[in-house]
Parts: sequence; structure tokens; C-alpha cells
Amino acid sequence: MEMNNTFKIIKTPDLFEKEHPNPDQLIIDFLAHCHPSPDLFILAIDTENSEEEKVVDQIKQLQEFFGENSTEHLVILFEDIKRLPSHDHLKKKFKTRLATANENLSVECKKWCSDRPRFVYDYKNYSEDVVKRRKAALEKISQNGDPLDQHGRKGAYRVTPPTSQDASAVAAPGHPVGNSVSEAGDDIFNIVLLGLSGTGKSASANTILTALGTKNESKHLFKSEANSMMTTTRCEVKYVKNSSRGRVRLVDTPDFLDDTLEDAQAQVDECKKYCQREQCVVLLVVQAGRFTESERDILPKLEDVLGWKIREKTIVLLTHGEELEESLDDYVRAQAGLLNLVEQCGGRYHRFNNKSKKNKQVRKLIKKIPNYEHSSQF
Ligand SMILES: Nc1nc2c(ncn2[C@@H]2O[C@H](COP(=O)(O)OP(=O)(O)O)[C@@H](O)[C@H]2O)c(=O)[nH]1
Ligand SMILES: [Mg+2]
Repeated sequence: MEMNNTFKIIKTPDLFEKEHPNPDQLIIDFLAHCHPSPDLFILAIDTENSEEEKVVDQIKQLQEFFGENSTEHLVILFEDIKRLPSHDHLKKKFKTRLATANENLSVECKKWCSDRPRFVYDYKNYSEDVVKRRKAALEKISQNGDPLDQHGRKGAYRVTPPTSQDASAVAAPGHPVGNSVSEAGDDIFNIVLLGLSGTGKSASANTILTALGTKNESKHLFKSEANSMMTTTRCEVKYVKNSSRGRVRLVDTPDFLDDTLEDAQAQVDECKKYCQREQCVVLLVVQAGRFTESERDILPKLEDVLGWKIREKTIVLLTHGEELEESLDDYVRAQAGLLNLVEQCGGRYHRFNNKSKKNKQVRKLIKKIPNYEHSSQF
């Protein structure tokens, strides 16, 4: 960030870390450190991970975090660019720059910063207010001598004090993004779970996580409890890579129709980011055997709250499926309110038994996702 011809360098932790417990916090911290906007992004790529599709994957993730035009303010730094002539077309495709790490880097960075208009982050994904509050909190922490930023604790940001020697640079780490091959457009498919408290949203998210994720990914489950109090009070996100095809983002949510939900608007805003994506399915979770009066008009109520017609992308997911004595079809048909809900969702419904470890129920669910055959992730 330019401050009277001085520069601040921010070395980020791994922004692409799939198992980070709170990926949004990583990005908010990043934005807080370089508020109002970073001037230059540096994506450092090591030779081992310089295959084109891995590089493209990271570029696209940066675009997802910081907007399409962020690549115009990006320098991709290779250990030796001369050995990678095939990457040259990336310059044109993403309007970005490629460079080799060398001792001229600081001078080069200055030049790169000065030869185009400033990058302006649009604060679409995260509100500027949240970022400013985080900025104030980080400043307080660093004044109090907390080692968070100063000593580069693993997973933390490292910020060099402003200096006129250094070039203005905000460095994104060159970290391999697994083996996922990126397809055209956004390569993440979003599965958003909505519904009343206690219906089994978190448990269902865990069933999917366990079926699709690697052993490691399935270790970090959503919190799901038999508790009449709301267990999930914030939107929570976890990623699974789902073999080598692409990533799936699971979004667990609190009960948006509960009047006692704190910070409700912020939670709704967070959720909207995911369910408004093209690549998205909403699972409207209902407990089988306990369809309540208040769930009769749950769909229009949720659409009202979210300001978005989710029904085209919604599957009604009936949990506690093992408790049904009749067939699922019979059960749905026998209840006018439930049948109406299912019909509003294009007739899509599915049964889950979250106490079962069988992956088949997840595979069958995925086949019911509208246009699932066009989703490269499955
Ligand atoms: N037997 C059974 N219990 C379930 C099922 N799904 C969820 N539960 C239980 O229902 C309770 C509430 O689930 P939770 O996922 O926390 O609901 P949420 O508030 O919608 O996230 C937990 O005790 C779960 O173990 C299911 O399919 N079968
Ligand atoms: Mg929950």
C-alpha cells in the first residue's frame, strides 16, 4: 500500500488452504491489512507446481476472492520463467504479468504499481464495514504486542513495516491447489443447507462431507447436536475436493427464520453469496415424521429473507429417513403441506439417514441436482 512513497508488504498465509476452519476470516484479514485495497498481488509459484492448470486454478481462485479484474494487478512470479514459455498466453488471457524472481524485484514492483490505475476492491463479497472493524482490531492487537502479525506465526499474516526501500507488494503464496483441474468459469459447486433448527442440516452436511471428501477432509465435521437450543448460529463453510474433478463447497446455515438469531442480516448476506451462484444446489432440510405447520410456507419465507428465488435449485431433503415405516413417496403424498413444498421445488425430494455410513444415499442425491450432469465437480 502506498503511503507517501513508502510501501507495505503483506505476506499471506495459504489463502488456498482447503481445510482452513474459517476461509472467509482469512480474506477479511487480508483486506483489513491492505485496506482500502492492495496495489499489487504477487502470486509466487514454485517450479514443482508450475503446471499450467495448477497456475490457472490459483488465478481463478484469486479472481473469486478479489474480483475478475484483480488479475490486471497481479504478477505471477516463477522461479524461472524462461523454462515455461508455454505459459506466455496467460498474460493475454488474464491481462496479467509473468516474471522471474530476482534481485530487481523491488524496483520492478514499483514500476508495476505505477504503470496502471490503482486496483479498487469492490467490497461485494465482504462489506467494507466488517473489514474496517477487523482492521481496527488488528491494529489494537499489534499495539498490544500480540505476536499475531509481527512474527509470522504459522497461518498468520506477516506485515513488514512501511519502508521506502521495498516495493509495494501484496504477496499471495504460491501454494499448490491440490490436483484439481479447473474448468471454464467458477470451479466450485455450492451445496447450501437451509431449514429450521434441529432438522438435521449440519448432520446432513456431514454425511455429504464424509461421502465426498478425503479421509482428512472428513475429519473436520460440522457441529451437530441433539439440542433444542440452536447449535449452528453462523454460516459455516467447508470444502471437499471430490477426487480430481473440482471443488465442492458445503455451506451449513443457522435457522434464518428464528427470531432470536443474532446478527441475522450478516448471516443471510453470507449465505446469499453462495446460493446466488450459478453452480449451486439448496437442500431444504425437513425432518421426516415431523413436518410442522410452520414449515408449510417455509420456501416463500426463505425466498423473502434471501431475496432470491431458490426453488429452481432446491431439493427437499428429508432426514431421519430410517424412521419412516411407509415408502418415502407414500409419506410425501400423504401430507398436503409437504407435497405442496416438494411440488414448489420441481418435485425434487430425497431421503437421508444421517446415522448411516452408506455413500449410496449421497450419490443418489447428487443425481437429483438440477443440471448435475453439466457440473464438472460430480
Ligand atoms: N436418527 C437420526 N438422527 C438424525 C438424523 N439427522 C440428524 N439427526 C440428529 O438430529 C439432531 C439435530 O441435528 P443437527 O444436524 O444439529 O440439526 P440442525 O440444527 O438442522 O443443524 C442431532 O442429534 C442429529 O444427530 C437422521 O437422519 N437420523
Ligand atoms: Mg446445525
